[in-house]
Amino acid sequence: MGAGAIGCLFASALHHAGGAVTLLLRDQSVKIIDPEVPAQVATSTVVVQRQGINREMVLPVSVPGDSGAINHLLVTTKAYDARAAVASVAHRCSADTQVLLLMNGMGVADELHRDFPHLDLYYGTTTEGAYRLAPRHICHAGQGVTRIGKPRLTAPAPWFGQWSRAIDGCFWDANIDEALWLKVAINCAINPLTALQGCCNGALATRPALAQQVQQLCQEIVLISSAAGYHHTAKQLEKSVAGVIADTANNRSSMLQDIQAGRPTEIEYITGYLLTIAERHNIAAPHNRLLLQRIRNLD
Ligand code: KPL
Repeated sequence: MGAGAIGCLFASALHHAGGAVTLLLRDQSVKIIDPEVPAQVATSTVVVQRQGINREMVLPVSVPGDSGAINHLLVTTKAYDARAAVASVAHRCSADTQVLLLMNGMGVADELHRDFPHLDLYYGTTTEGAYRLAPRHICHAGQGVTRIGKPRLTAPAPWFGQWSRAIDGCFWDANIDEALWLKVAINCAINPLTALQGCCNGALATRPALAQQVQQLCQEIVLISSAAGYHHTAKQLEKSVAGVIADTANNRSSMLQDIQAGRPTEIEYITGYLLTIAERHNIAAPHNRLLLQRIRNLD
């Protein structure tokens, strides 16, 4: 659910590896069923472009109002859409439904736990580079690493074998909490600043005033990480942020893209989440708070 760039990328990979994948489309209008053929399954073509070559596949489509049971639900919506997206298919999920959340930010899991305590939640984070060219037509620009896990579950879930066969660079992470936190910490240092400045990620290293702001943000994030017990993040944050800025120098952050496209940002699930944890530990974090306010004013 959430057939954007990342959703289509994983759907196509699982389909090619023989998985029975259905796209759950929230836009009811795309489900065109010929009334003359009542049993017809609605389908949609997904196109994945790699190095200029298009690969097409036809996948079955379902809409939330359908009634078929869902065994495994991959949610790749924007963080702020996830709760409503899961609510729209809650009638098709049972205690046996395994839900994998693969999106930016943190905090969605807490919302889902509150609303749907019976759901079996898994978490993922990916550095796959993919962007949307048109609806369900994506470009897979660079292979990344995908980490999947569930807190306190050291052994991979039974369904994970299919994922590791289908997707290169896909690992079960027994410490997924820390992986998600590190990703959110990196996003806190990069996304709001680039969104406010309207600059590519690389400018955070080449413009001294911005580099200094990144450093101030990182100092606060390190304090919060240590207080929250994310010691690995605290130790390597500045190095990781510098590495991501260098590796994605020409990219526009997802938050900058959201603002430029007139979409809401995921700030509440990035800096907003960080500051919720900071408050729990009585840490002020004024530089991060200022960015949160400034992005909220734009949203
Ligand atoms: O995840 C990203 C994002 O833009 O959301 C980074 C790592 C900052 C790359 O742009």
